[in-house]
Amino acid sequence: MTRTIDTRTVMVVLSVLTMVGCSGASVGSSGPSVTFAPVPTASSATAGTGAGSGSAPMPAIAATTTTPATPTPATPATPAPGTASATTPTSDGGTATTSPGGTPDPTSVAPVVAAPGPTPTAVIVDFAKVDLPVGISSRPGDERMFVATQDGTVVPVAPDGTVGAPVLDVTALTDDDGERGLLGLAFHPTDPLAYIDYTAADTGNTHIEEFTVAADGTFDAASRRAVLEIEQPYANHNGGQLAFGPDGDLYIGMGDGGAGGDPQRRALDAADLLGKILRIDPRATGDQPYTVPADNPFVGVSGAKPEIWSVGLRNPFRFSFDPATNDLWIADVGQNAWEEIDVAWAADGGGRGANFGWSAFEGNHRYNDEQPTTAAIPPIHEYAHGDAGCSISGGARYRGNVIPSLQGWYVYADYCSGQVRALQIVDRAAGAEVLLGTPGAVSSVSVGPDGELYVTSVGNNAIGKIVAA
Ligand SMILES: [Ca+2]
Repeated sequence: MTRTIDTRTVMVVLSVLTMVGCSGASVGSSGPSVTFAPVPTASSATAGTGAGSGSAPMPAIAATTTTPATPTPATPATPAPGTASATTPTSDGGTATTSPGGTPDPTSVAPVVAAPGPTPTAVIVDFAKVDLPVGISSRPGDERMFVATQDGTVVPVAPDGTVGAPVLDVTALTDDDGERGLLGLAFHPTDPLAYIDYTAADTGNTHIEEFTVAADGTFDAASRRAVLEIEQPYANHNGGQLAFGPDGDLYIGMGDGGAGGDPQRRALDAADLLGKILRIDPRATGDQPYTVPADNPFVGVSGAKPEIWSVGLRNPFRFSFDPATNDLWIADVGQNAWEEIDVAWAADGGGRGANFGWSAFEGNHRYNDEQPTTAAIPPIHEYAHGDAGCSISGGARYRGNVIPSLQGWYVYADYCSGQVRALQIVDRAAGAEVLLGTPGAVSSVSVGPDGELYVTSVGNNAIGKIVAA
């Protein structure tokens, strides 16, 4: 029974446990249908450069390359997919062992690397009081942050922490029960448009919708337009992150659909949008509600969904792009034993056609034995369930200006332990880790419009700011 219950659900609302169990029992083994509108076929797409055959259930995945844009002697090679282990050099002359999978021994976890340079001295201070904050987004040209709340509002917060009146209210469309609710918000980088990701109050399905945004930041409710709807077979693992990438396309985090253990084996199935990161241009074109970029990895692949960018994810509730490198950092919530951080290096294609392993692996550890291990990319970091927590909430690399000792560290949280931690990144390996604070039930660590990091806590109904100690 415990395998059918997500750890995040356990920590959030006990009443949801019954719901998860019920939905798990009432849904059959047939795969979900996808209810989005047809998309144009990019017949001239260069699918041959890595899309593979797409034969079900495990598509061929574009292999990650090992050619960073600016290789240096200290840059470790990406561990070869499918190999037992790889020892990689670090900048301090030591080594870090990573295990791409298949090794259930906890001692295979990459050890903490003694790192050169100062240890970050940073703390979390109170910034603003907002009920049920799940994420922060920035609007081009606006100094305010915009906070999505799980119950269905978007509220602006000024640089001094003053909370404004909601600029959007979709509380009638969604319910904040368990892992459901308004889960994502992103502003278009050039057009006066915003996109939200929520689970519908009636069906539980994921909806991605567009609104036009006035000069003052107010959403035009009448402009609401459906972009994409994805059926959700269970109540949990809805993903929810929306973020525009450096290419101007919208990236969408989709969980594996829920229950526990990826029961219908969706995460590695390229015919299913669940358990993936998707990439679309969400703007309407003619009668099409959105378009698929022609260089998406599964464009033109028979039986595969062209919206898919990366596969093998369990619940990428929060991910972010590193503004300094364009690398994509994904916090993928684990099953019952391991939480993980994945990186799609921009120099290796930014996750194009990448396979992050679930449900063949949970972190570095074999999970569903019959699921293929081919080309699975191991996490850069994992941690075991226990005192450190049980449900990861990403996460961003610090690229701000006011805490030099935190520069380049990846800051993330755990929902269960309430901890916010900074993880040193040495080239392509995880190094030392430092506890920054324990604000409780953290849903995200996000970059604010000032480039500094903020922590949204649904436990405290508050937003904290990470500042120099
Ligand atoms: Ca993984």
